[in-house]
Amino acid sequence: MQKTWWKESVVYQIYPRSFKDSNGDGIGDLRGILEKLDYLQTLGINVIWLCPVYKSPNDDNGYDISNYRDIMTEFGTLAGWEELLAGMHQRGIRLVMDLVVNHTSDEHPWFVEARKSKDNPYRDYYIWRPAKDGKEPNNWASIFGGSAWQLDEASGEYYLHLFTRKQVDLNWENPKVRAEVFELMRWWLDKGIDGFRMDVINMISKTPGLPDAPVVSASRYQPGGLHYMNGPRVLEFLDQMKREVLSKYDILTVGETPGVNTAHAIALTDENSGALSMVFQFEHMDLDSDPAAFSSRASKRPWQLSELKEIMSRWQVGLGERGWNSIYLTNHDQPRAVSRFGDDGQYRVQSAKLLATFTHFQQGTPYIYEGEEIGMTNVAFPSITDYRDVETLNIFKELVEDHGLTPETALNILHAKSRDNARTPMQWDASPQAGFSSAAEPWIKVNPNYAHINVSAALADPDSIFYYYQKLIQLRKANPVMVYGRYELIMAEHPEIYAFTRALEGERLLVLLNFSGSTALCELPAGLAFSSAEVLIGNYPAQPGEDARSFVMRPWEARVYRLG
Ligand code: ISL
Ligand code: CA
Repeated sequence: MQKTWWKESVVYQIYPRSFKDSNGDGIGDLRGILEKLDYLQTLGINVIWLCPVYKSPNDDNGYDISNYRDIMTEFGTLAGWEELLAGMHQRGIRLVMDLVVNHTSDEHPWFVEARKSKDNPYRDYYIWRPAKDGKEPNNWASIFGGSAWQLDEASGEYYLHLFTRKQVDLNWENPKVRAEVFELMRWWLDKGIDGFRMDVINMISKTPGLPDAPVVSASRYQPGGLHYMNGPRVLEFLDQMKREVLSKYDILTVGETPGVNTAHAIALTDENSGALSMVFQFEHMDLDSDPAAFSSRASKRPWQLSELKEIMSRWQVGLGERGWNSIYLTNHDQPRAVSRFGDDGQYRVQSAKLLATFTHFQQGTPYIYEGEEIGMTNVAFPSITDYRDVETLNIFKELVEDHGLTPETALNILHAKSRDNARTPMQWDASPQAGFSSAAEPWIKVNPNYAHINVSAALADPDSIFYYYQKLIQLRKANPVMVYGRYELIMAEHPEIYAFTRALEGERLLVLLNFSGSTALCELPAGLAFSSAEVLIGNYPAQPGEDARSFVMRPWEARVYRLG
């Protein structure tokens, strides 16, 4: 396996709108991030993935871009961005920018031109179709609700939008579109950035002819993923991108790829032939959803440890020495990790540390989402009017109006699943608005638990979640086995404990994680031969006199041994 800096890195994801507001308008901004770089350097991360900061009318908080070569007014200026990049590089932190090129804003000049007339030179930058039987060209549902097609009154044709109607899908079949994208990528790379996170990059190739999706529900529109995820030309388009752009730079590229299996992911990330460094797979993000629901975020069910083991192990072994995994439990679209996979009540601290142990000891590049390092939790806003996310608002409407749920039941699902769980402001201290902003009302409310969950409290407590993450990151820098070691699941059938080993050139680690709020008996398998076991890290004090092969793990206990 080749050794590269991006395999050895730990990435920290910033959602700029919610990170730090420097000028009191209630919206996080670039200067706010600059103010907090020392904090991130203390944490020890190597790379920052910055969610979109480009000009945008903010229908989807920057995932609807109207100018790829300028900065969102609320966030600052291009000069401010240059200063931020320099500030990162001075501290040895690399910058990965978000690349959103499956779609543009409907306010992007290309689309403004395209909708002027059917023979406009930009018309073919997007995907247009006439009505079929007086209705939409096909039955695809938008991922954010309703039809994936919007009628353009002027020309009488529909345009395709897999997300909101203000996020118009680009026509990647058009070589001019690809050339434009490659050019804007070079523009940023030449400014010295260190990579891209590519938004829904496996959705850029649609099935030719755009056929109807199979009917799986009574809804008017059907999930069309079959016809736009991992489509026929994705690899070809990305190979061209690699040839013309990516291969010329030493960068980290991570594709956001919902609906990929390990075979797709290997094709995308193969050491020699793949176009990308790694991808985000989503299987473990669906563990707590009803597969029949119209959106994974519109339903909830308890998740099973056996399923988590199965999924993660399949990815660990599947990509093994051929591709490369990115490891994450949350991001700006997902609930908070500790609320979803841990316990955000009594065992918040212990379970947050256990989850951190999990992500840092899997094979792959770990991603930390802002606030995860202090154990920030989901929020349960009392009213739908407190929510801001366009998807959340659409799901609420659909659940209540089309599926007949009471507003209380719909809110209850969104308390667990809303993307706004991840978007409440970063909790810096116990002052008003959690030290995020001096505004009386930030763009979204802070989580009321900021009084005790905040950075300043974490920095003052040597036993905090923050310092545990710091230690994990240091350990990963010092122990190549954490990065490159081969993964093997052990004790697969254990109902509470997730156990695995990592091995590299005669070195071996044993990772034991009690994913439950009760004690669990750990009896190591006889086949696991070792003469000594030194504790590398753990989230509880040692239990003197304990048997080395059969012992009780405490609620949410995590331990890692170096085996001799
Ligand atoms: O496709 C999905 C489920 O089948 C979604 O979970 C999808 O993966 C996700 O919404 C894609 O997210 C990315 O693109 C969106 C943007 O709203 C998200 O914030 C971004 O991460 C559209 O650009
Ligand atoms: Ca601001």
